[in-house]
Amino acid sequence: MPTIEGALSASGLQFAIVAARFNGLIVEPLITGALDAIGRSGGDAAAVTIVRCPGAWELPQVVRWVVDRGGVDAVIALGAVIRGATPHFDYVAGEAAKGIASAAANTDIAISFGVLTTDTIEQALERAGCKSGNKGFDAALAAIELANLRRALTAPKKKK
Ligand code: INI
Repeated sequence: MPTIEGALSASGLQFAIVAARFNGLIVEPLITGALDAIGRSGGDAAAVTIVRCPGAWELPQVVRWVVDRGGVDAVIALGAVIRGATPHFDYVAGEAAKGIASAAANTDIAISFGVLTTDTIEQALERAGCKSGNKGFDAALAAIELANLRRALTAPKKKK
């Protein structure tokens, strides 16, 4: 059965990490996690550009600007929206998710979603390198796999 997959190799790939400044206590470890995943997958720190924006609500627009600017194989969007501290949680989290999905649907560049949406700061910390892994690491791995999958799907077919 033919199977096409994206390799987990960051070698030769160019990345942009778009990170929200809001909830920096959570987002900074997500950035560290993403850089760790890229490095451990054979990527080069010089191949990563970090772009910062005010909050998760702005992520979709900035992701789109980064895509339009060109020169990257993958964009990793990072942020943290915490319900406990956010009366308009649903708007910020919803628009971030919808907007990043829409940016992804409209480009051939690999885009991954590393935005934590939690009820409490504790839950966010757990997913930013404490008890429950690191969402930034996971989002970077998804971006690496996706960028390679795109290459595999667009490479000319080998003659039999
Ligand atoms: N932005 C976040 O990234 N996370 C949040 O939890 C948050 N809260 O709590 O409101 C948040 N708000 C800011 C928002 O993303 C915009 O930057 C702001 O509304 C200006 O457009």
